[in-house]
Amino acid sequence: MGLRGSKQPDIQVLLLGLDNAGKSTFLYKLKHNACVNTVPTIGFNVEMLEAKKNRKNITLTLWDVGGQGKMREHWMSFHQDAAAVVFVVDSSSRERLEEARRELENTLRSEQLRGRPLGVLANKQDVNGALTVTELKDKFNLRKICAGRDWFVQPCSASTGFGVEEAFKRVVQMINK
Ligand code: G3D
Ligand code: MG
Repeated sequence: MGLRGSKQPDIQVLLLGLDNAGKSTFLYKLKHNACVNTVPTIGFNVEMLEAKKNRKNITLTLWDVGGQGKMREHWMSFHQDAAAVVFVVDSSSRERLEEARRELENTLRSEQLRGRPLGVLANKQDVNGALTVTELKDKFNLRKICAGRDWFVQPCSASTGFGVEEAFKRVVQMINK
């Protein structure tokens, strides 16, 4: 097998969600199993992660595009190559839920993302009174807005690590190839 043949397919995964949802914390927990002090992301963070699928090693590149207002205009340019989308929600922030829902709905409307699988992370489950998965599914009307693609909702806490590996595994499962 030549060099080209042994080259790993490059699978892009987009991490999206409002600012402060926990995207960067999730990414670094996954990558280093560590809680790093995140600063609001300007631009983007990117990490490569190894996984196994059908007994083959695959490499995933996770793009954590900054969630702050200005960067959201640039989300579109990342859509084209995404094999899957992970949308992170701060489940403890009921006051920004509607904003998050609208953002997700807009994202799913992207023509380039049509049919791409979606993982929704109900993050910050360690916070008292956090929205449950059932509540989130309801409030986001996920069954309806996710019609035509594979999707799941994973409860997690990016800071404690609860549900983080599980979320990643489910994303890998959804990616076809
Ligand atoms: P973002 O990349 O989506 O903008 P960050 O979000 O990863 O920067 O996280 C924003 C804040 O939420 C950080 O707090 C981070 O520690 C916190 N956070 C992330 N995930 C969790 C979680 O699962 N539970 C709790 N309780 N907090 C979480 P600071 O205070 O550093 O701004
Ligand atoms: Mg960030």
